[in-house]
Amino acid sequence: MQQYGVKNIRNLVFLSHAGAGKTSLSEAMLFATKAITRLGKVDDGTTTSDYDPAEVKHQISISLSLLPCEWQGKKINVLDTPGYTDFVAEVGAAIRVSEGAVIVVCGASGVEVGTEQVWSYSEEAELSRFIFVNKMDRENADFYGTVEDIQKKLSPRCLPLQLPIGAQQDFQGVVDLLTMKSYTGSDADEGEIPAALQPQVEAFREKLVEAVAEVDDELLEKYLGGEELNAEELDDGLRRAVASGGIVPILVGSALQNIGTKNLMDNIGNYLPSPEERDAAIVNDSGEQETIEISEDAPLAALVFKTTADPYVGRLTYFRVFRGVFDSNSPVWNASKGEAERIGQLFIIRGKTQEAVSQVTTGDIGAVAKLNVTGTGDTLCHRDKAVTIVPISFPAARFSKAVYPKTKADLDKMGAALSRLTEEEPTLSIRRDTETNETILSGLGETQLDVAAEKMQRKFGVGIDLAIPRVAYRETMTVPTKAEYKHKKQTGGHGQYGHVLLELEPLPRGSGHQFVDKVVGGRIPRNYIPAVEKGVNEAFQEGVLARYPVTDVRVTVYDGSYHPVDSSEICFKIAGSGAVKKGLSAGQPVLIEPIVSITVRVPEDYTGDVIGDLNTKRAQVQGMNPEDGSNVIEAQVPQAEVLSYAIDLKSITQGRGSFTVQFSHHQEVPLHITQKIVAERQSEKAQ
Ligand SMILES: Nc1nc2c(ncn2[C@@H]2O[C@H](COP(=O)(O)OP(=O)(O)OP(=O)(O)O)[C@@H](O)[C@H]2O)c(=O)[nH]1
Ligand SMILES: [Mg+2]
Repeated sequence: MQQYGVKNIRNLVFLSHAGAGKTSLSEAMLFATKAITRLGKVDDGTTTSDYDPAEVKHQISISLSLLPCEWQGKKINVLDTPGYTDFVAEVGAAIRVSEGAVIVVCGASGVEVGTEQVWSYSEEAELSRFIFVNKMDRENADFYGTVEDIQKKLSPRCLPLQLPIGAQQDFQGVVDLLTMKSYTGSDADEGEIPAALQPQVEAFREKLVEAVAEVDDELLEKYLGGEELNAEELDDGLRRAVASGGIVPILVGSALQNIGTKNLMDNIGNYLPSPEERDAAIVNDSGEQETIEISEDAPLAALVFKTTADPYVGRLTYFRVFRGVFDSNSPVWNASKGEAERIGQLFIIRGKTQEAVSQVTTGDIGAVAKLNVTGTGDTLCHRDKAVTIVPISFPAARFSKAVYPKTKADLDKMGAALSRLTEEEPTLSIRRDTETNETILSGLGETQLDVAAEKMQRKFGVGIDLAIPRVAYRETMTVPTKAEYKHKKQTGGHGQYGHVLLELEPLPRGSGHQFVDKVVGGRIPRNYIPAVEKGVNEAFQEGVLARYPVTDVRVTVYDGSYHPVDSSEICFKIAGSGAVKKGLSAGQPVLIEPIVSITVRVPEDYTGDVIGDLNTKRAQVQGMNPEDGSNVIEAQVPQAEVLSYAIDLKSITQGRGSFTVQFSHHQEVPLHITQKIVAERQSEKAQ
């Protein structure tokens, strides 16, 4: 692939609801530009973008792919993203390195929740956009209905730049409202506008021209004065309106039939901004944000937006050059880590193929093999002119599962494989829960974790099972008691003797446990007191109710007796432990459970359903605050009830809600639930 000057590069993210046809569209573009000779299909697992075995298996995109297309002297770097919300981190990363976006909307199902979500991301990032109404060949495809839906749910700034010729099985091509020509078939054969379409064409062109005229006063004056805007004025006006976001042109086509693809690329080249037209946001020395200009002559600054473990070249780091040139012969400074990097082989990537290059120029996207210290989000730059590009922010984990190795051999390899996995996916994290003794894998949803488990097997040969994490229950007592235990055995030679009297009292939640020695007059010799404490601590590790650790209890040893020959440390340990067990049993023991504070943000319409659901989960709703169209619900809820809340909330709100949880405190478990847990623990032990 040749090198392109910054003016001729377009970085473009494909965004949509799951399954609207982003991957199919990127495949059609590669085919139309002759980058590939065979048009692959998602359903056959043969597309350039969805090459990963997991993507082939599930027939969805899972990670972002880079698909450069060369068209009419321009290089269009398409970033195809997954529509499934579990993989939204890939979307965020792709947006950060793009100037433009194509939002794909299905012409049959229209704007869906996922479309509104990606629309809002693109608004936030102030991307210049097109909407591509896809699947016009499908049964039920309805362009005009979809346009209404788009204008109502996304923005009235979205205006058709094209109209379809025919629809469903009769879909043939598009009419361009600026060139006033028709383009039919996969070759976009130019022709006259069908007479039957003329009235719609007139009406929609008028709306478009009016919106373009509003770009500046001069054009507006001319337009209002009844003068026609000429082709150049319309062209230039539309370019400015698209760049500013004032107009989002709606295009139309069918990725599967490869209709509308070439016109889409023409429009991308003509109307979407080049990298040069947008500044890059950096963090200055005082931690504030500033912008830097994009320029070919400036010292290097590149942002790392993805890291993968490639089976052939090892670690592969994807970067976007914001300014300067990335050269394989120059040293590079990692400004985020404050360390130098040795640069390995540079590549231009297309799907899974890598083309070795010596340079990646301003505005372009490339990858480098085998970096040592660099991770996703880091800035690579010139050491003397170091800058830190604002790193990519990834959503916090909201769904966790416990990880169990399938075999002993899997256990040995599990740790290393998990840490490589989390390196590739910044939204995955791993931690050890010391209380439940489980390894916990956290991410954004069930599908993400399932795919991660498959990947562990396929990529690293490690078999794992995922389970709902255990809840770290604890035990405590509710009334003070006294307990006595005498350990006495006479076995042939010298015997065993230890004898203690303890007082046990409940402490307030969060106190932990305490041990107090009040023995006077040498009733238990000093040197045996630590042994008593050891016995107490041992008994506290497994409570008498359900073998959970005991907490919030003070134990005072106040009396006992000893035997000058038969007593030993071990005897006093046994006595201490035995007395605690007796004392706890008599002290009306209870289970206590972790309570979390949960903050749920949902659109107003869902508030009732979400609160109703929380009530079935033993939650205490503590407050509700409206915040720009949403309601923020604050509640406290037992952790055990919200282990799969990501799934529940998604189904209640169709994916429109979000939440965070944080540990708050421990609280007594209601009796009927305690009985269930105790029964479960007993049957566990029996096994
Ligand atoms: N009839 C018809 N089907 C299409 C068209 N484009 C895509 N499809 C089908 O729609 C399904 C989803 O297409 P994809 O290209 O995987 O959609 P996507 O947006 O990449 O999906 P995710 O990456 O999972 O979000 C596949 O079965 C495609 O064959 C089209 O223009 N017409
Ligand atoms: Mg896809």
